[in-house]
Amino acid sequence: MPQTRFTDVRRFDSIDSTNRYLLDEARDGAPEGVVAVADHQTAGRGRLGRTWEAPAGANLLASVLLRPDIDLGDRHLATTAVALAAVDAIGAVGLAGVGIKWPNDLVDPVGRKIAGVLAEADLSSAGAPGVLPAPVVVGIGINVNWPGDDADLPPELRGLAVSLRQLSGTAVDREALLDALLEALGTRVDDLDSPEGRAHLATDLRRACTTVGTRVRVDLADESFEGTATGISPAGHLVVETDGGTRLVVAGDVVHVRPGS
Ligand code: BT5
Repeated sequence: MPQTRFTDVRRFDSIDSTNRYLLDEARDGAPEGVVAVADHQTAGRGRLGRTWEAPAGANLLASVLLRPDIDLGDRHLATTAVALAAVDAIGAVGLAGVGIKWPNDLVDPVGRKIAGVLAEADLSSAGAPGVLPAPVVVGIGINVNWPGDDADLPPELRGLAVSLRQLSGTAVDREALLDALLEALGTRVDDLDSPEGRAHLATDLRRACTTVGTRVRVDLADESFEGTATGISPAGHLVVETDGGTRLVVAGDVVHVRPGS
């Protein structure tokens, strides 16, 4: 295994959710850097109560425990760090052209979803003297060898999801991908710690982001609007030009970002 600070890798044949596991470990005081990897999840989580689908033994399902000592307003960049590390790792196993659909999806050049990232925070101990910085658990599901083709997918995901195997035409080694991910995470997570590093994450997100330059419909919890995504702000927020002016969209507020009309 390459040098990485993510050396405490806990493996599960089957678990409900690697994110749930690490959030519980974090509450018991586990340090930054613990990784959970599962062959199968019985209750894989997406954002906002959605579910993550993956049959046993085919894909990469992993979570990392981070404790970034940064302002609440910068913690969404933990999602960016993991998404960029995954783009790096997929590149390292030979697949270029993967983009990031802001804020949390890895997509192929025609917009099909290769991977999703889910950050879950536990702020209950934030700010208490003498305790570790509050945890954020960032999970990623990467479609590695499933689906083999569209017929493998449940009907609602056909045409929307794609695997590295479909894109490369050959099976991809999950262990090599995990090693590459942990190595890339070392650098990307270091970037969370400094203003320069965070600016670097936002710059790389802007480069990788397929949402910039497109018409979008942004669904927030209490309103929706349309506009053109024109950039990523230095803080990592999506900049959207609307008829009513410029809007800065914060990842944590978003229900959906969809193609606009
Ligand atoms: C995500 O949510 O994309 C975050 C997914 C995070 C999964 C990882 S696996 C390891 C860790 N442990 C967990 O319990 N979770 C994390 P969201 O943006 O809400 O997208 C979820 C939606 O993606 C679903 O409602 C489906 O429409 C779609 N979806 C589900 N499984 C998929 C798959 N394998 N490939 C592509 N799309 C999928």
